[in-house]
Amino acid sequence: MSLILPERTLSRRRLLQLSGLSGAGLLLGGCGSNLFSNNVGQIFEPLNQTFEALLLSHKPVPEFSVSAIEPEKLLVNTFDFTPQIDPAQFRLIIDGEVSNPIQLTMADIQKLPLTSMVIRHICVEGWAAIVQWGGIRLRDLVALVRPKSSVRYVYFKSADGYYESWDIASAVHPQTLMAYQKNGQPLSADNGAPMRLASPIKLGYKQSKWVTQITLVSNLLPTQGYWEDQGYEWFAGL
Ligand SMILES: Nc1nc2c(c(=O)[nH]1)N[C@H]1C(S)=C(S)[C@@H](COP(=O)(O)O)O[C@H]1N2
Ligand SMILES: [Mo]
Repeated sequence: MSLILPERTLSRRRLLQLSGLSGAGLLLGGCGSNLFSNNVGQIFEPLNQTFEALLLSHKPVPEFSVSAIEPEKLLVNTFDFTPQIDPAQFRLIIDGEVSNPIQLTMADIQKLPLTSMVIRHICVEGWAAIVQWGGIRLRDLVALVRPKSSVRYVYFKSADGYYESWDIASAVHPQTLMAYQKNGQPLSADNGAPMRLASPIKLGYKQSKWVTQITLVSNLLPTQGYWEDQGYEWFAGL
């Protein structure tokens, strides 16, 4: 059976095929039945309705052309130190209130569809830069773990001790990426290698570098973010 899917809509089936992560229970082995072949949505347990509605609710932010990139303007802004992470040892954990918690290697992640965008990064400290980020949409990772309907927030843990929390709607915005490329090159350690958040809808301090763990939760904890816990605004939307 071959399923033709609309180009920009990745079903979980396609994601699972691409990632090689398919749980036996999720894929129809061999796909013997033609009954469902025109109705991809019915093959699998649906994502929760809240999440499905969110996926449809976003307005994309206009992007810049590649010629507008300002390579020298993105300043390295790190509160403490730069973790040196061996990409071969790296595992991204995605867990919390989900049916299918996972750990991904960089190889797993790089098999998933690459999205590239040229956006403006804005730091509250008074500088901005037009940057091209390449990576995987966070919504695709969220879909893989199958969030429960209770999920409203996402926590990001970083290797330097930084931590952040986002509202789920911003996290599954189509231009919120887990980026592993900057301006067409592999991300440098200073900019957050192997993986960082990148999004045109949040201020710079929401965009965690060196992310090692993504946890989906129903409530905010007393700790909300490295800067937020020192008085910065939590939503930090642009
Ligand atoms: N883990 C971690 N992520 C972080 C920070 C940090 O200190 N540690 N700084 C934040 C701030 S304030 C900004 S503006 C951007 C800067 O990203 P850059 O250093 O790649 O320019 O990273 C954000 N993400
Ligand atoms: Mo920042």
